[in-house]
Amino acid sequence: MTKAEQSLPVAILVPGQFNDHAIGRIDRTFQPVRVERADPSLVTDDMRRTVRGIASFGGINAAFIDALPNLEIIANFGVGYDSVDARHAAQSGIMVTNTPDVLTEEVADTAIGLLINTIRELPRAETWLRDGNWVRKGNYPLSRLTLRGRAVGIFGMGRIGLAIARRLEAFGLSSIAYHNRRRVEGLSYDYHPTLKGLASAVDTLISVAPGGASTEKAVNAEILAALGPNGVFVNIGRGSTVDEAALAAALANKTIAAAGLDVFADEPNVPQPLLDAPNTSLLPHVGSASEHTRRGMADLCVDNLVSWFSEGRALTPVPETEKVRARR
Ligand code: NAP
Ligand code: 8YV
Repeated sequence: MTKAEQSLPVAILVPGQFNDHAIGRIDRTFQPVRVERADPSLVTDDMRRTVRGIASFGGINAAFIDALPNLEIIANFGVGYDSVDARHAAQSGIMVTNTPDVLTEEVADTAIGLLINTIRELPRAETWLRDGNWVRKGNYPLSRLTLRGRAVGIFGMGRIGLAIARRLEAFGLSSIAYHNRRRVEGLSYDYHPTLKGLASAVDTLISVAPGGASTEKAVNAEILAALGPNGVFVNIGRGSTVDEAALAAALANKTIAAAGLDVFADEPNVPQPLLDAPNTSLLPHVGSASEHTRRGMADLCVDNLVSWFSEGRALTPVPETEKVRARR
């Protein structure tokens, strides 16, 4: 719920582009400070003295945190906060918040759309129609792949992973398994303690795992080989979790059948081999990108700042900073 607008005499730094609704609320509630990007060399003496909070799309490193001695909270716009150095923030007594739950259903919807686009080639079929090929050449060729009878593995069975699994059940796909570091208590889907074990057991791997050191290039040549020639890989989590060169090779030499990707290692740059491959379906990181859901994320991002500076508590702290307390 959005808190009633109130005026708080606190400087909030907003680096780079930001969500319009969040900017509007920050402008009305706080003393906004804009900077081109989160670069320590752009921090002025005034910012050093006054800034107590950051609202950001991400990309807050240790050096930027250290450049702001009065910083108390970083409100990340997004549930994934791999581009914020939350461990360093925790060590410095700084709260980090993210935007869980409000985007879960939207991202799960996008994942299912991407999965079907990849398997049934719907974007290519639409291009066929728009290019006049239906009239000139006849029907679009039958899709080689089908969703029917697929065994799905979810890498990252958290909030969004579970929402994807529930949708797949409604699609009549009952063979669902997952890999996390820990088994989810009370969840009946098959648990695989290793990603390779999961990939070997399924023909459809959906990654919705967070970015960061523990998942860096986890989906590599070995995992793709385990998925096999009927394999479909969908990534709605983070591009950094994939060895993109290995993925491009696996698509080119038919180690796997197809891939659907919403996220990339170096956004907005997409590797040319993935763009050129006939068996990829690609989206520009639009998992949560509806006006409705981005507004919910913006409200939660700003509500965290309001709650921190008016009540001394964060609404949705990330695990690393759960123990950080307000300084008064
Ligand atoms: P979540 O509830 O925290 O779920 C993450 C899951 O990943 C947890 O079940 C966790 O289980 C597992 N995990 C974490 N590290 C792992 C590792 N090293 N190995 C194996 N499993 C690991 O988060 P969520 O709300 O579902 O969001 C998940 C991610 O989706 C976000 O972090 C973000 O990167 C991505 N996302 C993308 C979009 C988009 O637009 N494409 C939108 C929103 C979110 P364990 O801790 O037991 O390992
Ligand atoms: C947003 C996301 O695109 O929440 C996340 O982790 O990846 C997406 O919802 C992103 O956070 C916008 O900055």
